[in-house]
Amino acid sequence: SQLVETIKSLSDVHPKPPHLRFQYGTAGFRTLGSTLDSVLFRVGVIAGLRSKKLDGRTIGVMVTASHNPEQDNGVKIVDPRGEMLESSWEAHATALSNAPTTDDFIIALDALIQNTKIDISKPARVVYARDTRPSGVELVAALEDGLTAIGAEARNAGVTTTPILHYLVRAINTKGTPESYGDDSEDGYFQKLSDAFKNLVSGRPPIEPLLIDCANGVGALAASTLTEYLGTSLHLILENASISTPGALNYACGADYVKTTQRLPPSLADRLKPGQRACSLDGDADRLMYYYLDERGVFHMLDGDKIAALVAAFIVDLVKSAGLEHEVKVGVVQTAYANGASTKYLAGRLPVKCVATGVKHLHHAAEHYNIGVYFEANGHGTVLFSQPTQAKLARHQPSTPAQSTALKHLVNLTQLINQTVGDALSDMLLVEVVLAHKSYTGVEWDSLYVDLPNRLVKVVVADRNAFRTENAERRLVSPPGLQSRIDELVRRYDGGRSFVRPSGTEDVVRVYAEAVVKSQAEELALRVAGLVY
Ligand code: 16G
Ligand code: ZN
Repeated sequence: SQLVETIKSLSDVHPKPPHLRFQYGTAGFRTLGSTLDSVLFRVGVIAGLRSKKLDGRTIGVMVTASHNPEQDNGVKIVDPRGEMLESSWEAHATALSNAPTTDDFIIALDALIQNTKIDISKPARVVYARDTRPSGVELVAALEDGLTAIGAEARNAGVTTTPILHYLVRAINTKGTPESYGDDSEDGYFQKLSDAFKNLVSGRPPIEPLLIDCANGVGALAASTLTEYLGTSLHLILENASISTPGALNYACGADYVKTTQRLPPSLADRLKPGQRACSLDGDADRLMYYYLDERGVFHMLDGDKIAALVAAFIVDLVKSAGLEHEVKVGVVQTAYANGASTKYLAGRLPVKCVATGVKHLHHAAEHYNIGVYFEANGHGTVLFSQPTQAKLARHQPSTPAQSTALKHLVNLTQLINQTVGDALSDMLLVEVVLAHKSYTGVEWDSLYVDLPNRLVKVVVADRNAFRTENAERRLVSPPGLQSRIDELVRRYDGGRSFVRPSGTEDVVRVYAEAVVKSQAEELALRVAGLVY
């Protein structure tokens, strides 16, 4: 047919490199940007098919490699509600990306269309964006060829953050419905967030300026637009905003640098005053890390776990003040990487669930609560308000002025928070709201609980697929016998905890350990790594 001919001729322009194997992993396809041309073309075709499968609802495609080095790139597909691609399609994407030739690709496409019963005559609609990586320009051109090939109606959202792309997808698909998520434009996004923020901080003392490390990435563009919308309600001082300096992206800065090194980005050393708050975004602005220097200049990190503790406690209090504690249940979702002290703090206050690493697992688990707070220790997270809960907040009749105020705050939070996915800028505004309401500085926030010393190491192994886990990745089921040897080691350390899991994004195995004393956490991590190696 005509369609097959068009796909064939365009596919020939984007041949698959013969010796590479691609995988749609935890964060989509992600590898060296220079190898991804065929993948982007094929993702364009797949996104179009996904849209046809879902009756022409708009699908999102984001071209980014997040916190990874500048020469890396990647791509992920976003489902109509602004959520991660359904997992059965991850396997389809992997299979199609690895078809050796154009003919194989056509055969695989045909199989997908038959097996998943796609009505090819349906419309296809796709919205796409990229981060600031130089390789993004050509990769987007390849994606556009794929969208042309499948005949998709395509909308280019330009250079923007991952969470803004997720917002757009949801806004487009809910336009004109009772569940409308906001105007389907960047303007709509900034307006929604800044209006909610201003409502939440109105009548409170001015907030101290906040330093924001933009990782020399796309977050710098979004943060700079956000400052215009915020006006005098919050003064952001942009740092590491050099988006066109080659090699600068994520280099010695950004949320991942801060979390993994547990250090201040060197570029902020003479910018941050003792006591002043600062935060770091990652390369696509979906992760957030806060920190401050104390009076002695010692660095204190406020990671995703600290954000979860701050935010969850605040929401629980608001629900109670609104008189809704019997009707609206708040819960928290974490992964095994959550610091043991944070889990202890939270579990004393509300239900806490542990799930496997990766945003989609956290997101799905959080959907089971009326209000679900989820954060990974690495700073990725958000809060989900179920549809019935949002309806309840809208119609609840408060019986006192205090209840009315708390209810208004909760409603504004549903607008402030990007509920599609973790969003560093939205989360940053959320943290600022809670700090303002509690009159907390970094010091008070930090003292909610004291982090247990911990250490994360990666181990290169012959075959990471030999490592299989259970119980939310907290225990190994294979290689046989290894878990009991880990258990035996852990028992010898005061407050010891350790687990081993294969990475979903790199060809390594990760080892995490914590203990009451720093040197013991280090030693435990290295000894467990020794068992793995
Ligand atoms: C990706 C995930 C993140 C997870 C990390 C784990 C998304 C959007 N991001 O960055 O949630 O923490 O992978 O990586 O899903 P690892 O499997 O290599 O440890
Ligand atoms: Zn990211």
